[in-house]
Amino acid sequence: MVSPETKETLENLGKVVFTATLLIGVILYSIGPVLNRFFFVPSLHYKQKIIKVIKSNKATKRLSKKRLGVKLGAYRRRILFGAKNPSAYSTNDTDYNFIRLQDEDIKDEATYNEFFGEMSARRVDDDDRKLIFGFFHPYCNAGGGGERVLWQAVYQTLKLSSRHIAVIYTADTKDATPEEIIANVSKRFNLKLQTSRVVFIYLNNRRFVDGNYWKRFTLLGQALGSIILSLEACLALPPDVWVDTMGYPFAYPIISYLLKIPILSYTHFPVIQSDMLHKLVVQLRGSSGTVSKLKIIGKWIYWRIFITVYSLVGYFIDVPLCNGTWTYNHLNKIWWAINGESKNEHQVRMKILYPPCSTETLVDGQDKEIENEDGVLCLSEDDESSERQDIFLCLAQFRPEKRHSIIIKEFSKFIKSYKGDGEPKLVLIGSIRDDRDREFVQTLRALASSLGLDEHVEFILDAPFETVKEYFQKSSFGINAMWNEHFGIAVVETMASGLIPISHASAGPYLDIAVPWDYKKSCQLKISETNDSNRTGFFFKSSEDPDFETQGEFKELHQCFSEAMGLSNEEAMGMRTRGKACVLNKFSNAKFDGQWSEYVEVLKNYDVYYRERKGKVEQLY
Ligand SMILES: *[C@@H]1O[C@H](CO)[C@@H](O)[C@H](O)[C@H]1NC(C)=O
Ligand SMILES: *[C@@H]1O[C@H](CO)[C@@H](O)[C@H](O)[C@H]1NC(C)=O
Ligand SMILES: *[C@@H]1O[C@H](CO)[C@@H](O)[C@H](O)[C@H]1NC(C)=O
Ligand SMILES: *[C@@H]1O[C@H](CO)[C@@H](O)[C@H](O)[C@H]1NC(C)=O
Ligand SMILES: CC(=O)N[C@H]1CO[C@H](CO)[C@@H](O)[C@@H]1O
Repeated sequence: MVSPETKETLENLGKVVFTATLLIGVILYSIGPVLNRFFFVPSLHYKQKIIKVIKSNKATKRLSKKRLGVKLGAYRRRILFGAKNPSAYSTNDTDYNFIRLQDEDIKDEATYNEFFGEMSARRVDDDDRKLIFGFFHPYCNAGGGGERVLWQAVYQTLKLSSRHIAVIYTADTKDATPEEIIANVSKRFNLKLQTSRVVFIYLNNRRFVDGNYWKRFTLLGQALGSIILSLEACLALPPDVWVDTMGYPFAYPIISYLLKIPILSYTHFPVIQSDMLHKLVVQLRGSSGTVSKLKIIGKWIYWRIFITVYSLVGYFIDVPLCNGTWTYNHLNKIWWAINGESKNEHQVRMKILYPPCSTETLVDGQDKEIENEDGVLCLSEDDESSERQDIFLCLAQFRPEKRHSIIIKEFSKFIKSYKGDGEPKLVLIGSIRDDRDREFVQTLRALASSLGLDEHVEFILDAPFETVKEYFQKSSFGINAMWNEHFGIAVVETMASGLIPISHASAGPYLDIAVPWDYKKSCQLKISETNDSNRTGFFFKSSEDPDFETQGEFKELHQCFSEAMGLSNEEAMGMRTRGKACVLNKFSNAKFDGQWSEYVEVLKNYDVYYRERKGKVEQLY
């Protein structure tokens, strides 16, 4: 029984909590506009202040954080809008507390009058209004798949209008100059950016999002860290549109509240997956001992709360994108709260935007690439493949999870039963990172030898791209045996090069890449609604799969090898052609650019929507 006193105390506590929540709500609601002004509107006589700096007789004309305080970002915004060459205002680890006025903007009265004219406040419907797209990507020089998306998006955003400015929030300008980063981008991704409108804003607090910084509660720590880092970014330069291409969702509510700007979120990988909870439950059943049980329960509660908060932040996204079906399936469960009905007549829904894959450059005979009347890329059908040999090519790093051993064992089974007059050969091309990988290759070689495959298997380590390309041209089939590979860029590349893919029936290759394709209509077919006549590849399952229960409708790998060798010329040609058309339509740079442009358009509409709801003064800045 609860005593009356306890009951009364509880009731009082309830009242206090309720009132406090209400009060905080009201305060937050009413100071919102004030905060918005604080971020976007520089002080009343800001132009005079800048003129004073220009007319001073100091050698470097600069505005400092000491003088401007929290308004530094609002000033930087105006100056970027006025600048002839916004990229000159990039910051690094030594100068992020200053804005150095550039000579080309202030050299004489005529120039700086123009400078001031450009930076003036503008009405929402002014056609000359410039827009700052803020790309939040602390590791922008990492050169991986995430950066590929970032830079293609930056490239396309800038290409769409000369009034778009791309700002990259990053800590990488500490170790590389903007020029070096851009040279990297151009070399690696073959992108020619319009560099004068690419601005790097240095972030000094990146350590807080580094997993190593938080020894315990890493998830929580990184979430808090990302909020701190995003706040730093907003104070350094508040953008018009927030584009998160790295996946730091916990900052969205804060950005949305403080800046009232549209948010685009591009997710490569969910921060946490709901099936991790299930794994904990399994672990709990298997554990013994109270302490370890309690630990697991504690972890379950921690993750449960975390997932709930993660779900809620989804509500603040205006354009939710993810990089593939696997991620989509996970995030769609978590971000049920996404729903833009209150913002706009359109309902916001999670969309897939595949990363750009440069498939165009691999499709042999660029000239054969044509566009049908709907503007969809397709191929002319007279593709020549007679010079292809019976080579099964596996292009994958030499790592255990790529499961080369299954390929070799199954290939041996296939060779033993093969009766045709072809000369099937297995070629394994891959890079190795260290001695462990080298040893791994040794065990693979030994395995192949013990199976008597020396004649039939070839290993090629760390091949230059020319060699890979040569094999793309002379091989017939591409193998990917990895289980649950989220994507599989190698599968895309082999298909673009005209190889017929043989992949494990899971995740990326199965759901996204080697999907049945309607060549005439240029569209993907539902796996359930079509038969083998429209397929673009073969799929297998193996009893070595971690989740193997039954073979189901899938064959084993050696059966796929036989079936592939048994294809008639006509069938093979059909598969190659469909496969090329499929990856070209789904994963090309052109496809990404086209879709990105549509999302930029959506963001611009949201920008107008949000601005019109801001105060009379704030909406001009
Ligand atoms: C940082 O930027 C300033 C101004 O752009 C430049 O003078 C300085 O050399 C840069 N520092 C480094 C380490 O690159
Ligand atoms: C990018 O540039 C840095 C130098 O600024 C260099 O050390 C690095 O190797 C480059 N990365 C790539 C992927 O080219
Ligand atoms: C999405 O990103 C994850 C994490 O980087 C990656 O494993 C996966 O392959 C990507 N998917 C696609 C379709 O690129
Ligand atoms: C597949 O289905 C189509 C009609 O949907 C039919 O024309 C074709 O003959 C079928 N092919 C095979 C191999 O079953
Ligand atoms: C859904 C479907 O199966 N579509 C086509 C697949 O390909 C055959 C011929 O190759 C067509 O007849 C089907 O309509």
